[in-house]
Amino acid sequence: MPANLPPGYFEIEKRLKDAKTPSEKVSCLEEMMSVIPKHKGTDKLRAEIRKKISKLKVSPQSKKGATRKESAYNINREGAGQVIISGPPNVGKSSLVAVLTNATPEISDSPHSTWKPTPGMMSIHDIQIQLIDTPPLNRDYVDKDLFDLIRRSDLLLLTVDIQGDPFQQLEETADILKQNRIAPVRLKDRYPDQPRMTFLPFHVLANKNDSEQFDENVDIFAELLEDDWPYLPVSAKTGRNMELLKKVIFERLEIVRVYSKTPGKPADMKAPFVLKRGDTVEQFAAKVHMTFAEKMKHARIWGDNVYDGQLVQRDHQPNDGDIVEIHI
Ligand SMILES: Nc1nc2c(ncn2[C@@H]2O[C@H](COP(=O)(O)OP(=O)(O)O)[C@@H](O)[C@H]2O)c(=O)[nH]1
Ligand SMILES: [Mg+2]
Repeated sequence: MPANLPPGYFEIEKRLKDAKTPSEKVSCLEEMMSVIPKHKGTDKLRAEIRKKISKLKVSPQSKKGATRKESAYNINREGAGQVIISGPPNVGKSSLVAVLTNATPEISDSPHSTWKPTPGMMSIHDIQIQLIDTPPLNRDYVDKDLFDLIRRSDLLLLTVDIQGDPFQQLEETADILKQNRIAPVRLKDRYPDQPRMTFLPFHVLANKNDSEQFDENVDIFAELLEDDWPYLPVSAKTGRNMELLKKVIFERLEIVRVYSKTPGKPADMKAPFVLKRGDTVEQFAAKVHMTFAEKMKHARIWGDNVYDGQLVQRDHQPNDGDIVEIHI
């Protein structure tokens, strides 16, 4: 048994002894993996744990216990978009989710306090967006399910610590993602002929930008990023740029809110239908009622870029905030 294991390790070890189902065991082992410090002295222990995890995951028994359905990474989509907060340990991922959503993930100085993804809902304008706090990305061990979760998501917020070495953190985590076939859609041209790659919108959050004192760090970081990485300096602690961050998330998801109106009645301005930029009136109609897309003759639209009540055809693309009345 290597020396210098953190006290938390033994507490998890105790829980592992009591664990009954394979999925409980896997959770304990994964948690253990995340608290063991990385150095030569722990290499063997970490290798043993990794072996145990993979055995439990493929054993026939695990069909009952640790099926995909039960994986903590199998999170139901809710709201108008699914956004993952990812990055190295201790950069403030959990703090950001705690500030922005109704979720209460554990926040601590221990680098691996988050070992399970935690979803929460964020309100922006009149819609809800799902944000998911995740365990840290590190070279040592990351559950493969995390990468699957990221691949299925709509936006990745890659978080770094502006008071640390943000550029190195970004390079390291982007590299881990790349090795797991995830890359920013903005850099797609750099990956020709790689059909197995998943491209996602990325946005870098330079967290811990608590006050003007750190703005110079942000400037230096920004220069290193060139134009490759859109970024936003924020602080979960002092709340700097939190409102702007919500808007950036909304923007990057390319959400278009469209309000439905029944002829002769005022529009329902409380619950918009959510479309993607580029979606058409026909797609909107399908969301309002199953049969409308087929039956519709034309639509009337109100908004900033149209005349009041302008007549449009089914291929018209509404803008965010437009009101649409389907005529059948
Ligand atoms: N100064 C400062 N500290 C922060 C900020 N956000 C988080 N922290 C601290 O950084 C540590 C790690 O935070 P946590 O949210 O658990 O990071 P995670 O490991 O990335 O989830 C905690 O001590 C937090 O209080 C921030 O904006 N500014
Ligand atoms: Mg955390």
